[in-house]
Amino acid sequence: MKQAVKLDRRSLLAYTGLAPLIGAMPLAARAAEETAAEKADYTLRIATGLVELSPEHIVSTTLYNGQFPGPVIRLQEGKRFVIDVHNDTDVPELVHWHGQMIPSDVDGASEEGTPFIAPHGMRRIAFVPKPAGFRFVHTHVVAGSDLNRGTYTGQAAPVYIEPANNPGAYDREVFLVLKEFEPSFSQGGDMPQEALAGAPIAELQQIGKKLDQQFKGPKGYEVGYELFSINGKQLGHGEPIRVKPGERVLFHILNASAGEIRSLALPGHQFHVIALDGNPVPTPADVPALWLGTAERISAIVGMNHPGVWVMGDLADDDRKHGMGIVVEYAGHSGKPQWAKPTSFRWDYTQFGNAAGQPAAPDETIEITVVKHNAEDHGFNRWLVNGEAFSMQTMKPTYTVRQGGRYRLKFRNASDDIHPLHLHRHSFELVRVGDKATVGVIKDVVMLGGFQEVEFDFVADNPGLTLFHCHQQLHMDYGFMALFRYA
Ligand SMILES: [Cu+2]
Repeated sequence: MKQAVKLDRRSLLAYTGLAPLIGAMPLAARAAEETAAEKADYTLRIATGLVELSPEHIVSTTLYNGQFPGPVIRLQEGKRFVIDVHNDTDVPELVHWHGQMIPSDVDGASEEGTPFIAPHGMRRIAFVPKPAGFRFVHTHVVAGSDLNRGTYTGQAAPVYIEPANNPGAYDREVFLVLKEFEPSFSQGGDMPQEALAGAPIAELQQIGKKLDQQFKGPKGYEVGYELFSINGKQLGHGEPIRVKPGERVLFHILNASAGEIRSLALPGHQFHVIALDGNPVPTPADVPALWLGTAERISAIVGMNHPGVWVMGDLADDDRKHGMGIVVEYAGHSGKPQWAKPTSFRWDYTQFGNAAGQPAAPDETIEITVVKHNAEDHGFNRWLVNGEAFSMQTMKPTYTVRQGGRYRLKFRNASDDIHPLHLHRHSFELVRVGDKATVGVIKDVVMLGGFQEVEFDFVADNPGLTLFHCHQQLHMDYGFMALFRYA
């Protein structure tokens, strides 16, 4: 990449003779001049386009740079990045840099104060990418009852921030983006409750049961999908992943769903998990299957030591048959791709942590209980965070933190749904999942099981309004959000 001549405020001030001149310019005008003089490193276009999932299923949706998934955006940790985002649609849009510690005005959440990109408008943004690792970029608008908006569309792309050194020895890397299309509402639908380790807590079940009696009647709307894909292709379409025996392939897997929990297995192979949400784990471990909540990422090395032609696919038969899979083909092998369900296995984040370690003591513990009011909002479930559904009018609930403080969030789920909890602009460290303590697992999304508890710590080290929410589009749109404000 060409090194642009960059005159930032600090380097200009270094020439002491220029300092008074710079000081006379209004800050905003100066910032505008600096970016206008610069050439953008990247252009992102938001526009309607087609995705050919298979010859029988070509869907029309909103895309990044005309394709799904959007192109992998490679950044360098600490090297300033300038991007022009063009919104070629008729509606305001937002681009969220998921998993990065950047300022609120570029993070991409209107609740934090990021400006919208106007319809047929352009916004130039610049930030210093960090931390290194596997991140992603996606839209962050409210969809509500509109299944043509928000993360129901194809607005998602992997982002890889190049680290100083790579976390493992591997021969090549492959990005996999898991995504459903053709959503519709229904009353019903179940989450895969066999996914997560841990047991429900009786007290939380009691709270949920009481509320279900209070808000009885037809079930609130849930979203289901017709079509499933990996890298924008239904299983059996698109190119297989071609491998050679003995090869070590590093997979970077992203669940870009609007709300589904996904699983992935490759018959006869193990996934050696080395990073979660792009952050190296203290205890890399082999697992027969992966589980990813919405917006979670897993980086895992697969040793290709079981020659054949295989389906790498979702454990849910129906979803896999509708496209959630990709073929892995060894050199010199051909024929129908084979699938076999792995031995049953529950996803346990603590297996990748340091069980013997002690987390640093928090300055404050914030306990948050989440409840569901069945079908309370025009047939949609309303979600309450400590008794309040988030509102842009009141900007509540809001919690105040002090810069430098370490905060422990203790989440209690009084509903049967799995919630992928996401904190913007900060990473957090898991300290307890159910009844298991752990340290060292750094994430930005964590699945909270039905009627279960999870605790994680974050350090308030990135001042500015910070959004917290469930990454299930339907849940966040109907109340499951909160803000953190620096005192
Ligand atoms: Cu949720």
